[in-house]
Parts: sequence; structure tokens; C-alpha cells
Amino acid sequence: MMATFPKDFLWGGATADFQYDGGYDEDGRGLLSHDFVTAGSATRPRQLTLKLKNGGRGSVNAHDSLPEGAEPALYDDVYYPSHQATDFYHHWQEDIDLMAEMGFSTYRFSICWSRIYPTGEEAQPNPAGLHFYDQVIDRLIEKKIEPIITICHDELPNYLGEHYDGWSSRHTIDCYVKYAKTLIDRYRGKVRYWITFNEINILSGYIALGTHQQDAQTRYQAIHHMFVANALAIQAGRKIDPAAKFGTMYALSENYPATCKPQDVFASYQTRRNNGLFYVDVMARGYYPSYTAAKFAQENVKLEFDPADLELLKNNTLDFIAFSYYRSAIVKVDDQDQVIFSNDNPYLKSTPWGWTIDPLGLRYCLNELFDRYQKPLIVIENGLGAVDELTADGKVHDDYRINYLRDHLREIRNAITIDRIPCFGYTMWGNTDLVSLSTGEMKKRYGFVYVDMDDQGHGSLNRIKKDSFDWFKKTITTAGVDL
Ligand code: BGP
Repeated sequence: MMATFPKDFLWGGATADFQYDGGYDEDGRGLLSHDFVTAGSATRPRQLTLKLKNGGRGSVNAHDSLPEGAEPALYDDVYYPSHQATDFYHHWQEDIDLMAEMGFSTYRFSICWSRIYPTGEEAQPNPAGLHFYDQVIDRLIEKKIEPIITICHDELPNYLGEHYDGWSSRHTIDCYVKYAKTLIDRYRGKVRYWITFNEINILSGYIALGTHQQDAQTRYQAIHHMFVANALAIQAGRKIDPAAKFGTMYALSENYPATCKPQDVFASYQTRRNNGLFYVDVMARGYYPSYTAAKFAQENVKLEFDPADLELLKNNTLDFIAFSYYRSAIVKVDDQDQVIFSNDNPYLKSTPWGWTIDPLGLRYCLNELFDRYQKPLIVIENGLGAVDELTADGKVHDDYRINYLRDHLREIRNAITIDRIPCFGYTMWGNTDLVSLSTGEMKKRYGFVYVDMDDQGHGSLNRIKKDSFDWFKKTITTAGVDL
């Protein structure tokens, strides 16, 4: 018998609001930290535009600390990619219809926190913000597409960053829990899977955490507060809707030892734990693992806990684990005992952005995660960022994307059918083209659907099906039998 995916496997795509939605100043939406970030490029980092203490204009690299007294500020002559993004806000019906045409059984997207609570602090949610998502969710359900919602995708209402130093403050926990409860209550019975945070293991700086400083102490204290917020949201969410399932999303692209030198092997193991699995350990197992002491001593971190925190983490662990997988890296230790990461794996090819292409790494990752946590898994982001060309025949011939996706899906199928890993879904990143997270450009596209828009936001915003659109449709219809 030919191997196929399970009947109830969830097939779909994934997006994030500040890369896709636009409508940044419509219907009462508040500003996000992301709204102050300019477009960059592979060689030019994105900038956060600022008003300086002396009233002058300034900017810093988007992931640096803010200068003393500086505040994020918007300027009329600057292009900010999140403001329009690729405009799902005005194309949602058409975009959902295209998802339905491909046969999606799920769509994973993020709700914009500041569309619901513009500053984060309001006592009542913004009705127009909720109305937008009511329509989106109802249309998805009508089209038999199950919504999977990311409550917070690397973002924060800017007000909480400016006034409370974001996740440094326990006040942000309260704001998050209020927001999460609003969503879970409103969409009870309509939404089964909730993702509390996106790529929590690689968040840093003002944009994602709202913290003005970048040191390890500030970062881990902020992350601890997110762990607590996650546990509180799960605790409340289970009361509101006992059928709901809660997961968090991690960036878990693999890393391998560069050689079989024991130092390289051990460094690879340790970096995997410290940079990735540590976060899953706390949230899926419910406690700070034993190696935390060494990790924090090395980074000079001393966390402040509230007395109830540890009990809360223990009693509110994740139901499932969601992760993004794009590539793998290699790790080695140099003569000075420095750990070095690189993409130079001689056995793998790379994308135009230098990301290695490693389908088997995904099967490895699925096995690794299930061995360690014994929880259901979902591949919530995977895909190929590429330069797509709209040809004279009005088409995009993206056979390179089809190859990438086919090879990765084949390994998921192997993990399910051979290794017996309970992987329940796959949502391809950026199913409709959206702005790239790392560069803010349109050059790097992921979608099955091309959006006519350039790096400065110009274009008709028309949607055009790429060749991969039909290929994915067929893959879904045949449950992956031809992969
Ligand atoms: C993940 C993020 C997404 C996303 C993707 C691709 O880290 O969760 O938001 O954009 O990576 O990254 P990029 O757009 O930089 O290619």
C-alpha cells in the first residue's frame, strides 16, 4: 500500500498579522512596536525610527537597545512595511477563497494584539477589532478551514513597551492574560488550537519583548514573565473552553556537530538545549530543568520569581508543541573554545538567502521532539523564501518551491508512517506572499499566491496563483500519495 498522510491531517498555511494584514491605523487599531520598523535588506539591517531625548530624529538597528530617553516615532517620509503589509485587511475574503480553492483544512494566523486592545491597558476590547476577526473566523469555518490562532506573534502594543518596558514588567502579564481570555471566550467552540506565543526561544529586544535593554538578565526575566503568562492563559483557557488545546511555537531548525570531534558533538548538544529545548522543557514539562543553574550562571542571570510562579508552571503545561523548521546549521568549537555556528554544511544546498535545505533534518526534529516530550506535534512553519518572477504569461513558475515543499512533506510522511510520530498538521509559511520578517522586503517570497507589490509597497496588490498553488492543491487532494 502507498504511504499517505492520515485522513484528519491538517493541511494549510500560516501568516503573521504585522507581515500580512496592514490596515495599521484603521478601526481603532493601536500601534505595535513593529510599526516603527523600516525595511532593510540582506546587507542593511532594519531600523527602529526614534525621537531622541533632545527632540531630534534618530534610529537604531531594530534589535539594539534604545538610547536613553529615546522613544519610537513615525516619520512621513519613511516607508514602514507593517502599515500596509500585503493588505489581508482588505483582501481577506479573496485570500480565504484561494485557501479554500487549494483545499486547506486549516489556516494558522495571528491576531493583532493592538487591534483588540490598542494600548494593551483598556478595560474593554475594541469592538471593531473583534468584528474583523469574527468575519475572518466565520468565513474560514464556512469554508471548512479550521482556524489555528497565534495569540501573540513576536509583537507588543507599543504603549506597553514605552510605559512599562514591555515584558520586563509583570503588568504586561496581566495585559496579555486579559487579551488571551477575551479571544478564547469570544471564539469558544470555533477555535480548537491556540498558540500562546511565536518562536519564544528567539525573541529579543524592544520589538518583540518591549524591553529597552538587551542584556541576558533583562531578556530572561522577560521570558520568565512570558512563561507565567502562558501558564495563566492556559489555566484560564481550560476553564473557559475545556475542549481547547494550547501550544506554544518554537524556532527549532536543527543543529548538527560540524565533525565527530567530541567537543563539537557536545557543543551541538548543549546549544540545542540552551537555545531551543530549554524553552520547551519549561513549558511542556512544567519546570526549569536541572541544567538551568549552569546556563544562568554562565550568562550571569538571576531570575526574580513570585512565590506562586513555579506551581503555576507545573500545573499548566502545553497540550501540543508547534514549531518552525526552515533549515539546519552546524556547530563547532574553535581553538579558543568559542562555539561557532555556520551554514557551511558541505552535504546541503542553500537558498538564495544562504539557508540550508535539509528535509531529513525535519524528520530528525520530529523524532527528537516526540522522544523528549511525548506530545502531539505540528509543523507550523516551513517553506522556501525565494525571488519569484512574474513572467510574460502572467504566471510564476516556482518549481524550486515545489521541490522544497515536496521533499519536506515526504520526510513528515516518513516520520508519521515509519517512525509513528503523532504529527497532526502542516502549515506552510506565508501561503499568500507577505513581507519578510528579517528584511521587511517583498523580494523574499514564500507564497502559493503571488502578491503584486514591490519592496516599497507599490503595486496593484493583485493576487496571482503560482505553479505551486496547483501542486499543493493536488497534494492535499491525494493525501500526499505522489510525494
Ligand atoms: C519565522 C517567523 C515568521 C517568518 C519566517 C520567515 O521566524 O515566525 O514571522 O517571517 O520566520 O522569515 P523571513 O521572513 O525573515 O524569511
